[in-house]
Amino acid sequence: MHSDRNTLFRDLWDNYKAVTPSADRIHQLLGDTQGDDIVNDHIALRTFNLGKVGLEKLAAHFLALGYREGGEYHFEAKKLYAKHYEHPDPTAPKVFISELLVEAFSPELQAIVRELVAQVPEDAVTADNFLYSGTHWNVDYATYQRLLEESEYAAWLAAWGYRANHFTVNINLLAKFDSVAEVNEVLKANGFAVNSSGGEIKGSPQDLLEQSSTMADKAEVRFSDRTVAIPSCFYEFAKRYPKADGELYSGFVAASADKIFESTDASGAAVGM
Ligand code: OOG
Ligand code: NI
Repeated sequence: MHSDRNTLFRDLWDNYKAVTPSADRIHQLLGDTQGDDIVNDHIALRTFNLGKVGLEKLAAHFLALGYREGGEYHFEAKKLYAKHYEHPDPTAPKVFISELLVEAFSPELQAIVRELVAQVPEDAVTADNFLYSGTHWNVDYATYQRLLEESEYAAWLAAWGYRANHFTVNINLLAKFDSVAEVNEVLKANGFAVNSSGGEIKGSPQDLLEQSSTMADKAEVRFSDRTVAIPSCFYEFAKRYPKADGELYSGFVAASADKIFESTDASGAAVGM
C-alpha cells in the first residue's frame, strides 16, 4: 500500500498519461497556465468481482490513506457494481471503483476471466503499485475479441488491467470555463471526440452533477500473439452543484455513469492527438 496520497496519484497519473496522449493537451486547453492548475474531481478504476481482485481489494489501498466509503451503484444491463470513496480532505480526488459481475455472463466468459485472475500473484494485489500495475496475465487477441462480443468492459480490463481508466477535470475550479457545455465546445473545436451516448452532457443541475467525457485515445497493447492499437483511457469533466445544506454533492449518478462506461467503446475513438 502507498503511504502517501500525492505519490499514489502522481504514479497513477504518469501511468495513465503514458497511454492517454490527449490528457496533457486537454490540460493545456482548459488550464490557465500550462495546465498545472487543473484539479481532478475523481479517478475511476475497474476490476472483476472475483475474490482475489474484487472491488474491496482495490478499495483497501484508499482506505489505508484515510478514504471513506461513499455511495454504491448498480448497472443491470452492463452487469457491473460500483462504489465511490471520498477523503475528509476536500482537495483529494474522489475514487469510483467498479467491478464486473462475472457470474452473470456465459460459462465461456467466466472461464476466460477465471483463468486470467488465476494468474495474478496474491501479493501483487497488496503491493504499492497494484493500482497502476497493468495486467498480470497472458491474453491473446482472439480472446480479447471474444470478450468484446459479450462485454466491452471485460475486454478493456483484460487488455489494460489495473490502471486509472480516467481522470476527471473539476470544472467548478476552472478559471476560464464554467460549464460542461463550454468545455465540450472547446474539446470539439480542437478535434476531440466527445462521448455522445445519452447526450453529450450527462446529468443535470437537479441531479447535482453534470458530466461529459472524451472518447478514449488508442494505444498499442502487446497481446501474447500480436500488438494492436485499441481504445485506452479517456478524460472526463465534472461540474457539481450544492445540496440543500450548501455542500457540493459528492456522489455519482448511476444513469450518467452507465453512459460514461461507453467512452472506451471502439466506435468513436478520440481524434485529437
Ligand atoms: C467508470 C464510468 C463511470 C462516472 O464518473 O460516473 C464514471 C468507468 O468507465 O470505469 O466514471
Ligand atoms: Ni468518472
